[in-house]
This record gives sequence, structure tokens and C-alpha cells, in this order.
Amino acid sequence: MENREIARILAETADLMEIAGEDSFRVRSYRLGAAAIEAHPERVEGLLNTPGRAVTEIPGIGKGLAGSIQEIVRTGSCERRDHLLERFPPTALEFLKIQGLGPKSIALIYQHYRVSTMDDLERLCQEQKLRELPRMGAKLEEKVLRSIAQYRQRAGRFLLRTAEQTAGELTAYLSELPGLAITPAGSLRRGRETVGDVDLLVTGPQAETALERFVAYPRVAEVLGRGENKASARVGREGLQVDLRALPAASFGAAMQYFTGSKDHNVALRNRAVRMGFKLNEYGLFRTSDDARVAGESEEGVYQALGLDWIPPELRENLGEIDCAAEHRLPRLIETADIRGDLHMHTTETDGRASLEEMAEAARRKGYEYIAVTDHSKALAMANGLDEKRAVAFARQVRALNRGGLGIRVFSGIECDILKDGRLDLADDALAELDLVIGSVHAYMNLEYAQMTDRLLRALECPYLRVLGHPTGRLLLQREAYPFDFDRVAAEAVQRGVLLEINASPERLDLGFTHIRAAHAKGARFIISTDAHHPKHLDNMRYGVTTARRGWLGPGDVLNTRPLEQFAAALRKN
Ligand code: DGT
Ligand code: CA
Ligand code: CA
Ligand code: ZN
Repeated sequence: MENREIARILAETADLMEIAGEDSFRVRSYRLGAAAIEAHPERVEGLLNTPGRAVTEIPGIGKGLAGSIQEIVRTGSCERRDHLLERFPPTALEFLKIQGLGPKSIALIYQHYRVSTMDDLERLCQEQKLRELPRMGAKLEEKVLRSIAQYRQRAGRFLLRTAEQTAGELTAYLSELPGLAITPAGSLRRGRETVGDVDLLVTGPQAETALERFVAYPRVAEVLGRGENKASARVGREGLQVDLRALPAASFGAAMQYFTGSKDHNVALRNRAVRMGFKLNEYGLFRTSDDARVAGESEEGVYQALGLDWIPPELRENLGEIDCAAEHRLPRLIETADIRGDLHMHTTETDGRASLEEMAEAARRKGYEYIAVTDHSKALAMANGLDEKRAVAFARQVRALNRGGLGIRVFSGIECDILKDGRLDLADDALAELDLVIGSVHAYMNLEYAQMTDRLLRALECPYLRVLGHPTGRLLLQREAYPFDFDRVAAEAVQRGVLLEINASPERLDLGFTHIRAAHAKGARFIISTDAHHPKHLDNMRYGVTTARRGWLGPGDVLNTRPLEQFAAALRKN
């Protein structure tokens, strides 16, 4: 069992305990425990199986929690969670995903009404029954209804990271068959931030055996279908669906093209083929006049026969890429190898899990030339954010560190909260001491459209602000972007030379690709950064790069592709 899975079950237990009104101290210990396990660099299951070692070695894990963790690794759940799941309908955990409903409100709703499904909850709001409960009103009913609609839209989708991990596991498992070529297709290959199901294609002499082997995979929870050249199954505890297709080599390219999609891209491509006197499907490209196969073995071949340059999968959304490919003017997209530094990360000074030196060393090992360390500011009291004095002391510490020959240049930065009224959390003279000021919204996310727009515009007025951090505040599959006039804020950021962050954390990927493209068209420039709270999070950079590619960005659009000297000069210029 992966640490992530253990952490998820602990966090769920904490949520259920809170709904049950259990002691808040104990709830917190489960939640902190979940975070500690998630961030722990070695596999907890391995640790448990090593004689003489115990989970209590991990900071933040006490004796009580250790018992639950052992149970979870052994049985997939723990007694405490099982009891609570019996008391509440299984949808209790789903209700927590509805904005506006915390554990306390959910407990209250359970006490007063017999609700067990999302439909029940929706009906309660429509019948205006929520407002009969203490501290609930018409506004909340509206909010819950809106949130239920959003919930339905994202239900059944998974983070790109989850899809990538499942595909990776299966690829390793199937690769034991000799001569098998395995390729991801679908939204996973296009790098969409969330994925409905994983599409995998295999070809080779053993392709049919691969279907056999796939349905026998130990983590397959349910086989959904098994045909001659296709099998579908739900994999893992999350129940992510995987479609595996076995294909002959002669049409592998055409199948890759077809099953990569998107559907809109395929429809446009097929229309182009028809106009040119061809027929295009997953078996190949055929001349209409005599049914002769013109292409199909390779994807490049298919595009080429249609008079097109090969189109990177990230661009295949029918948003102008086909015309560009016809005119040979597709952009050279940014690649992970172009990135020379990471500019947003946290340390033990606030809510990170590693020291400044450890983060710098991890970044150096990745081959970066520079990093900026950007801990939180004081408004984020829970994270022990820096006040002016600590921020200035930190800048000094970084200057001293750089004199010591770290093998990587460290810039002193801060992720400064944008307060409710748009002022930055720290005074100008402190911000002036730092090399890089990122401004982010972490609280009061439910302001009205106009007020949120004004707040962000006001933040951009601060002369020390260099980057707008995770600019829309979305959390994938959990929280929508806050409402504001994005075009106006992006235009103002361009005017003032403020860069927009593409936050590479797989839970955020904010900005998303449509916003990136819109801002790019206005002349915006970007940074891609991981927001790492642990050295291993530095590896998330690739998700940010994929999102930037989906936004059509090249290396020149992203400041942290610059070599150190150029980058430092660009920072100073402001
Ligand atoms: P997802 O799974 O919802 O994240 O998105 P996709 O794009 O992976 O969609 P999926 O798994 O339903 O299908 C994989 C690809 O197969 C899709 O991107 C394009 C192709 N495809 C599926 N259905 C159709 C269709 O009705 N027409 C065409 N032209 N292509 C289709
Ligand atoms: Ca799919
Ligand atoms: Ca599929
Ligand atoms: Zn942040």
C-alpha cells in the first residue's frame, strides 16, 4: 500500500470523526498524521515490515495513530473508520466535498433530516428546508445547489497524477511480456489536468496475452469487459477505469491518433481527410477511390499524408492547431529540460517539511541553476508565516548561504498573502529586502466578482510584487476558481510587468490551459513552479510544464528557463 493511500484513509477518518463531533484535538492528530505519512519519503508499509522499526519513528505519529496505521496497511481500513461508516451513510464523505458544508453542518443535517444521497441533499435545498436549521439560510441553499451541480460534473474524474501513476504501474507490469510496445492515449497522453479513464494501447506478438495479464493484475478491483482485442477494468482503491486495447502493428499509428483524441480534434481531422479524398479511422488513412491504405503504421505518417506537421498531443483540442500544422507554424513548446530553476517552495520555517539547505540540495541534485525559497507571510498564522522581522532575517540568511558555495544560487523570496482589501501582508520596506515577491490569495476566497477583481488589481499596484501566485485559487476536483475578471487582471499584470504563475502542484495546475492561452495572447509572461512543501514535490515540475504546453507556451514565455545571469538581471530590472 502506497503512503498516499494510507494518508487518504487517515484523512477520511478525521473527517468522519469531525462529523461525529469527536474531540477536536484527536481529529487534528489524525489530520496531521495523514500529512506526515503523505510527505514521508520512504514507504511506510516497508518500514512496518522491518523488524525493530515502528511508525512512531515518523514525527507527528503517536502510539494511538500507529495502531490505526498498522490496521490500515493490513486490512485497508481501521476499526474507528468502519464504526463511523456504519453510523453515517457512505455519502457523508461526498457531502464534505460540497462547498459551504463543513462537518458540523453535515452532522446537523443528519440529526434533523433523513438524507442518504446527493439527490436527497439537493431536494432539501430545493424545498428550502436547510434554512430551518440554525445558522443556515437561503444563501447557503443556493450555494449548496450550485456546488452539487459542480460536484456532478467532476464526479468520476481523477487527477492527472493518479492516472499517470496507474498507467505507470500497469506499464511496468505488462512490460514483462517480451516485445510489447505500450503507449498511453486519451486525455492522459494529452496531459489534461483531470482524466476520466486511462486509455492504454499495446502492440506486438504478445498483445493478446497482455489483455489476459491485465485482467489478472492484482490491483484490478473489477473487470468491466473483456473482448477479443479490448479489456476494461477498475483498478485500485480509487476505482480508476483503464481501457486496454491490443492492436496490430500495421494500424498502431492510426489507433494512437484516434484514441488520443480529443474527440473534437478527431472530428476536424476526419473532415479534412474527407475533403482531401480520404477516409480516416482507427485502422488507417484510406484513399476513398480505391480503399488503398495511405498511412497508419505511424502517427507522423497519418498527419503527413494529410499535409500536416505532427501535432503534439497536448495541443489536440481543435483550438487552431490543425491550421497551424498545415501552415508549418506550430510553436516550439516548452519542455521540462528547459527549466533551470524552481521559484516557489516552502521550508520548515513555515509549513514545509525540509530545511532551506535540504531544499537547495535537492534542487541542485535535479540539476537546477537556481531556486527561490518563498515561505508564507504572517497572515497565514496556521503555517507560522513570516512577519517583517523574520522575512528580513531570512533574506540575510540566504545572502550568507550563497557566500558558502552551495553549488546552486538561492534567491530569497516570499509568498506574501494578498489581504482581503488587496494590500500585501508585509510592509514595503521588508518586501524590498527580498529577491522575489509572489503574491497569493489564501483567505476570503468567497468575495463577489467585482470585489475580488478590485482586490487583485490593487495587489498588482504594489511595486515589489513580481508574481501572482496560483492566480485563480482552484483546487482540482475540490474547489472552483474564485470569480473575478481574469482578462482585466491579466492585462493589468502585463502593464505592470507582473508574471503569472503556473503552479505545478497536481492538485492545482493553476493557471489552467485556457487561462494561459488567453493571458499569453495579451502578452503575459509566466513562471512555472512547484510550490513544493517537501523535496520530492520538486518532481512535480513536469505537470506544470505539460499544462504550459497545453497553453501553447514556448521556453521564451517562461522566466525560469533563463540561465542564471539573465534570470537575475530580469529579477532586478523591476
Ligand atoms: P476522458 O477519458 O474523459 O478524460 O477523455 P478522453 O479524451 O480520454 O476520452 P475517452 O476515454 O472517452 O476516449 C478516448 C479517445 O477516443 C478520445 O479522446 C477520442 C476517441 N473517441 C472516443 N469516442 C469517440 C467518438 O465518438 N468519435 C471520435 N472521433 N473519437 C472518439
Ligand atoms: Ca480516457
Ligand atoms: Ca476510454
Ligand atoms: Zn500558496
